[in-house]
Amino acid sequence: MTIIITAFERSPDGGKGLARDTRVRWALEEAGEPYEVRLVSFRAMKEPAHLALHPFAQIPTYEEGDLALFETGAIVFHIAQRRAGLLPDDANARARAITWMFAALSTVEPPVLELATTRLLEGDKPWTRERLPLVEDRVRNRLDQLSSRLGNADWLDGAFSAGDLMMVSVLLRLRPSGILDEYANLAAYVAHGEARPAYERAFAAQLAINTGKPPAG
Ligand SMILES: N[C@@H](CCC(=O)N[C@@H](CS)C(=O)NCC(=O)O)C(=O)O
Repeated sequence: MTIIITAFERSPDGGKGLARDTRVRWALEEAGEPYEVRLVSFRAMKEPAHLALHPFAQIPTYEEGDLALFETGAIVFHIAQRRAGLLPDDANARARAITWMFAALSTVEPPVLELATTRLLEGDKPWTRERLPLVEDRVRNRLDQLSSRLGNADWLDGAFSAGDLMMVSVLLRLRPSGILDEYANLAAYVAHGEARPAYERAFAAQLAINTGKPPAG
């Protein structure tokens, strides 16, 4: 059954890999699953055909036969459950990896997104100068905690898992702020994720769409 995901026809980040189709592509690459991509414009995302797939008019979506999913957490979890390589076999290790997926999306991503919103969408508001340091502190609080837990380990809990895939994807969104580089171990963790061949393929594929140049190799 062909897997089809949706992605921005033209990503606002110009191909930096921050649009969330990248994490789904990464999971599919880790799982060795071929997939096709349907590109959507901002206008098409609000039309009934796309709303039937995604009630919140966003990307990415995932279609496979008569299954249609939205939300990257659910999509990556679905992929990880069906293929080796993204979740450990041991039941407890598997539950912990899933916990890290939820932690990435529900505990770390909200302050990271708040920072991005404050910087990009509210930068011209009169209160942003006062608000920005508060938002940055909330991000640093989470990164302090994550950095302590990670220590010098390569991955969050033993071998690489979907928990790391999600956490690295979330942390990548911090790079433009410079805050990630305040944490040497987290910056190394993210770089380690980016160096995985599956991530490199996912990144190249989304970049190709945004630059109009086919991936090298
Ligand atoms: N929680 C959702 C967030 C999806 C999301 O925010 N997608 C962005 C692209 S990265 C989007 O479609 N933004 C356009 C919009 O919300 O209008 C997920 O993880 O899938």
